[in-house]
Amino acid sequence: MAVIEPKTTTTYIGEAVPRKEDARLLRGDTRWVDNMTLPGMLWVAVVRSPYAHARISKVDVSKAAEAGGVIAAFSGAELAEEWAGSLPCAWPVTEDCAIPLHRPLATDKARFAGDGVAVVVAESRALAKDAAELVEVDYEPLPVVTDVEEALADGAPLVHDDVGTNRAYTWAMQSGEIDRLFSEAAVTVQERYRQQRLIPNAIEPRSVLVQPTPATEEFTMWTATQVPHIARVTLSGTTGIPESKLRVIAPDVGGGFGSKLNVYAEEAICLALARRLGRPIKWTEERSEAYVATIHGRDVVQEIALAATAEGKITAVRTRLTAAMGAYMQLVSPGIPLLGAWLYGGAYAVEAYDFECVGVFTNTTPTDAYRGAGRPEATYAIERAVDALARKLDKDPVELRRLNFINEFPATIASGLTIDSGDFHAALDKALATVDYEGLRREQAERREHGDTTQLGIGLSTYVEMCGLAPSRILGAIRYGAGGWDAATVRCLPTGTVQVLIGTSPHGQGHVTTFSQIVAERLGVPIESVEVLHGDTTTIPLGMDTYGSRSLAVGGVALYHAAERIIEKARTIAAHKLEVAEDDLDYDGGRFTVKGTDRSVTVTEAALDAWTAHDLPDGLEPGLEASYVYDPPNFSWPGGCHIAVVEVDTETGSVDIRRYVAVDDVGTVINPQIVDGQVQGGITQGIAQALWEEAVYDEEGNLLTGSMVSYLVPSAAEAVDAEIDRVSAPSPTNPMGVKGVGETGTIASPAAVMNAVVDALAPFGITDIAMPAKPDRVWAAIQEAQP
Ligand code: MCN
Repeated sequence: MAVIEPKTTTTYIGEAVPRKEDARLLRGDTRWVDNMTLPGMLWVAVVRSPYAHARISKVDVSKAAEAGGVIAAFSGAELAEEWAGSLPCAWPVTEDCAIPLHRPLATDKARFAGDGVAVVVAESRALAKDAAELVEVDYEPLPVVTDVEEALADGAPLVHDDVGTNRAYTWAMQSGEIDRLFSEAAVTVQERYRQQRLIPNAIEPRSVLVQPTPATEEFTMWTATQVPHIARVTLSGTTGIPESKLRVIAPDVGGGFGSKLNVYAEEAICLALARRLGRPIKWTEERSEAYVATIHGRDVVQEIALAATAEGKITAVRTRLTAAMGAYMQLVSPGIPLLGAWLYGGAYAVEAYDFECVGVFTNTTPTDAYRGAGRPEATYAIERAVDALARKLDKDPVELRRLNFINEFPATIASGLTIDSGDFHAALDKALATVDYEGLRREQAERREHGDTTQLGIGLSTYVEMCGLAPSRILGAIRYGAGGWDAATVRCLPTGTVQVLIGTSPHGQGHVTTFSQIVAERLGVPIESVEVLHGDTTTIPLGMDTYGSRSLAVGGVALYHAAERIIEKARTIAAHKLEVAEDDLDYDGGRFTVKGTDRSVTVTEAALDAWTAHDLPDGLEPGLEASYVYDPPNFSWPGGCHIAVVEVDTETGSVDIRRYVAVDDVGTVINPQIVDGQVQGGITQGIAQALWEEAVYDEEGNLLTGSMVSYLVPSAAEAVDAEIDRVSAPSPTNPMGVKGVGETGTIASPAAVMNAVVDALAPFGITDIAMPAKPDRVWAAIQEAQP
């Protein structure tokens, strides 16, 4: 591997600066929660229900409590008094949204296979696990429902008896003359798709360690989370530990993909046990446990209808979703399908919009955020439906997209939000040229003519998405329980180090590198002298954490503003030192120069002066430190065009991705290498949804795909080497012009791949294959289509 020398220039934004994080990660010199051991530490094992739905008539922990090395064992009922409140759900999407009581351990009923019912605490992990098998639970199995639509049928088993229905909420919005446009439409399409249930697979499983300090009644919790700040606030509510006595630290976190944007039973359990037993308590998830006890994603039935003119101009979109919540509402379960609610019109200028989503309880692992969260689903439905319309009108899907694109920005879309910027044509043009669209269509026609057994398919996804998940005021209007702002502090130490405190909490995205780039460039200091701290609620009290591709577009912009405040104060110090007016100074690359001279002072010199405070302007506070809390005026709106080229073996049904081209607009790019990595990773996950991954339950609610072997997570060998390129329409709503990138690949790719698969199978008259398009499914569709 080539050694990359550190950069010495002060231009960092836009450069492929090697990740500062990597050396430590590659050396194994990291702080995963599971690597931490404290004196006197005990381990917890959770006893989980093997039944998807069962009344708990008796829990006997006595045998487990007597086992060697066991310190304590508790049933859910025996820990009940530890809870000051429910596990949190912070997004009651409607006034009457059902949010049933969710205790960290079930007491009355187990509602999914994997629901915790008791805990054992022992001196080692193995002893805890062995003793957990001695806990005797009497279950009375109850009828089970795992399918969203069956759960809504009359007489379906009720997941929560006290709710009285499995319908958790109905959320709807409408704009424009939807009925008129549908009745007057020259052509309509009506499609039904299923977003299969997915299981997130972060490399690092969840892990929690709590250290109690009985003398001060304080608790420190290290947890593999994306959201230390949110965890602190909400766990204080669940456990009754005052927020001021709870410190949450997310040390190195090995991926999350949304699954660690949550507050889990095991975090509350470790806090409660540490309080009860006065000893450090640890729990680390096993992979098979993760498959049932960490949230799942998607599981939505979609119906989408388009109304269009005879030329193919789409006038109205109507969408109906039935979305599985699983057995309980986790942190943001109800809101996840709604994160796509505004996007079912895609990148197209439609006049009227009608959207409804019904959230449904089932006897399954709760669903919540999984990379893209609501937006891959929306993109999938509209992009597949646009292809269906193209087929019906016998038009090329490219031509139809061009006809319907939003062309002018800012654009207020039919669902009511404003897309601040974009250039959908530029992205499409670039992607088509890269892939040689015309050439591919010629090859496709030849293969079809010759009746080749391997057919070629070309699939487009011209997407737009909303990320950043702010402004706070809009989040409030849609009943989200937190703000959308984020915070940053820049502290110039006298020795030249610039300490940066960020409220976001990276878990693979490279914030230490990209945020160092922003500060190093603005303050003109070497990137090596920037130290980025994150993920500790005591050193960084203000933060909203990492999800929804918000970190750069919100936290990074807060950091930019904090750096500007540093520059302003340093300017005052420099002007004083140089005995000129502030207006007489030019600022460039960290240096203030008196106009027309070579007399100058750097930010670093000003920092030392600010610290000694020997000669500051009258009234100026010593020290060079600034903070900024940024609440964006709008969401961030990435978009672009992805094209998948697939070969389908019509004799075996196997799908091979020959090429995958991604042209994205993420505004100004801070680090192209990190952005490429984000796009590539996202595409790999989206392709996995299209072709391989699916969580399957049997009729009794057992998860049949409970391991990586049966669930088919792609490895590096299956990853497709995407051809990644960009166009740029910088966001006008923030001074850096940045947009998020963390989810674009996952949002765009399932539609591109499935449009390509269906395109390849057009000669058979096949218009839909359900995801994942595994060989048996494709093969069966071909057999059915052939006489
Ligand atoms: N970036 C950039 N220029 C841009 C946009 C982003 O250089 N125009 C950089 C950012 O500075 C940051 C990275 O790209 O270093 C991702 O930025 P952003 O889009 O702001 O996303 P977040 O940092 O908020 O990350 C969250 C996003 C989400 S929601 C999921 S899910 C996801 C993802 O990031 N999970 C991931 N990427 C992941 N990557 C890894 N390795 N592991 C996960 O669990």
